[in-house]
Order: sequence, then C-alpha cells, then structure tokens
Amino acid sequence: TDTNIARRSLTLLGLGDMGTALARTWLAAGHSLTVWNRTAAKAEALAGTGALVASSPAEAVAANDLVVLCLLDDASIDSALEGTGLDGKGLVNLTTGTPGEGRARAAWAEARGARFVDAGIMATPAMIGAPETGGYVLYSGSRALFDTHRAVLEVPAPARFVGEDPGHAALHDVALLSGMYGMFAGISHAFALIEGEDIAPKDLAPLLSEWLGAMGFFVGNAAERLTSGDFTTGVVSNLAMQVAATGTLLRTASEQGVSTELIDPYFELMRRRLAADRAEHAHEDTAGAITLLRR
Ligand code: FVH
Repeated sequence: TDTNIARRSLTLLGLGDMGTALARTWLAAGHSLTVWNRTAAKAEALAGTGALVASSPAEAVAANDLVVLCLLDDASIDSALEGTGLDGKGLVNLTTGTPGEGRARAAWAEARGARFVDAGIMATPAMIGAPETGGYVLYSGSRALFDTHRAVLEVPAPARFVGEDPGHAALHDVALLSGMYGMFAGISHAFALIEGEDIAPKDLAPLLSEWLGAMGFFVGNAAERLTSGDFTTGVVSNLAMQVAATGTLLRTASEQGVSTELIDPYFELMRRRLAADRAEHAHEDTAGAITLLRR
C-alpha cells in the first residue's frame, strides 16, 4: 500500500473538465504529475501549477509507472494510445464506459503487459477534491494495482473497490446513474404537474425532496426481496392497490394537461406483473416488477 503519498509521481492523459479537476488535486497535494492532452493548450495551462507537460502520449506514459486515463470515451483511448508501449505499466481508467468495454480494455492492457483497473467516477468536477460533497470513485480490476496506488487515487475523491471483474466498476456506475435518471424522470413529472398553478416550484421542492428521501427504504426492500425471492412478506402497500392508484395519477396528469410519457412505462410494468398472476402478485409490492425487465 502506498504510504509515502507526498512524493508519488503519476501520469494523467486527458485534461477535459474532469481531468483538469483531478490534476489540480494531485498537484495541490504535492505529487509529481506528468500530463498530456490532445489539445495542448489545456496542458500548458497546468504547467504554471507545477504539471510536467509531455508532448506525446508515449512520452507521458514513459514518465511514470502509474498512468491514469480520463478521456471522453473508450474509443478515445485507442486514439490516444495507439502504438504506445505499455509493458510494466499500471493503467487506471477513469474514462466512463460500459462493463463490456471495461473487460475488453483489461484484456487489451494485459496483452500489452500492463495491469489494469477500471473506474466509474460518481462525482462532478466540482466534487473533486471536496470529500464533504459525497462524491467517490468506484474501482474494479487488479486488486494488487489498486492497493499499490490506493492512497494517491484517493487524493481527488474517496475510493470504493467493487471487485476484480474489470467490468464491475462500470456496471455499478451505470446502475447508480440509471437509478438517478429514473428519479429525475419522476421529479420532472412532479414539477410539470404544478406548472401554471399557484404553487411555486420552490415550495414543492422541499416536500418532494423529503418524500423521495422517505421512500428511499424501497432500495433496501427491493434488494432483500430479490435475494430471498419472497416478494410478499412485510408488504405495506400492495401491488393491487398501487395499480388501482395509478389511475388517479394518470387522470390528474390529464386534468393538468401533462404528458404521462415519463411515468407510463413503470405503470405498465406494474400492471403486467399483476396480470401475470393476480392471486399471488396482488400481495406483493412493486419490487416483483423488476423480474420482468430482463430480456
Ligand atoms: N464531467 C462530468 O460531470 C462527468 C462526471 C462523471 C465522469 N464523467 C466522465 O469522465 C470522463 C471525462 O469527462 P470530462 O468532463 O473531462 O469530458 P470533457 O471535458 O469532454 O473532456 C474529454 C477529454 O477527452 C479528450 N479526448 C476526446 N476525444 C479524444 C481522442 N479521440 N483522442 C484523445 N483525446 C480525446 C479531450 O481532449 P481535447 O478535446 O481537450 O483535445 C478531453 O481531454 C468521460 O468519460 C465522462 O463521461 C465526467
């Protein structure tokens, strides 16, 4: 495990919004940082704060054993590193990708003699170097590589290692983001309902926020039900009642002149789960609907 973190040196490829935020925290913490960016001006801008600017990806990679990638997408890694020797390097990929891309990239790195860790950044650039904001980075792949560099990787944001399958950081990342977008959809529908009424969005906001927090128990409940296969024990709001109640939500949307396009898909799934076996599924909550999603 890295103990002397003040004197570590590493390379960072990619100085977009996120890469620049990462670079600033490593430089501020006193690390020796070599940077490369396709558009050289972004790298030059960091030279004044102590970054060593490489003129090519190959020069940047040669400078250090630890090489961090923070590029736009998986394809840009090929574009940046094509023809660059990686033998003996430790590659940490902070570029967002799919689980399949993470696994393929690990095999690609190993074939070139490098160890590999993939990552998913659960933070915006403003949350980097600000642990109080709750951001963190998910890592998966080579445990040995992660352990060796953990301290330096934790400078920008806390690290969470989620397993040796190099696809699992991306899978966790996308699962969390998917949950977030589902929540954003519900929030959008809620605000659309009050538009044009004598209710200020800022007055609905704290109620909505508090309600979503209170409903957060569903996450743990769903996990328990999916693990045990028991979708009925301890149910407080049963599926038959909830399906009936969706009628009120849909009629309200109609009265308010609001499209139901954001809530229809979930309501349809609830109806399908109930219709599949009404006698059994009527006593579940909505977690049973999850089982219908897998193709
Ligand atoms: N910014 C955010 O809020 C999110 C937070 C969660 C994680 N994402 C992911 O982080 C990766 C980098 O995101 P970013 O915000 O730094 O993105 P950009 O500011 O657009 O910078 C992109 C960098 O990638 C370079 N680049 C693009 N294509 C190529 C290529 N073909 N060859 C070499 N480099 C390439 C680009 O270079 P340049 O345009 O400055 O020349 C930037 O350095 C990303 O995976 C997010 O999903 C961020």
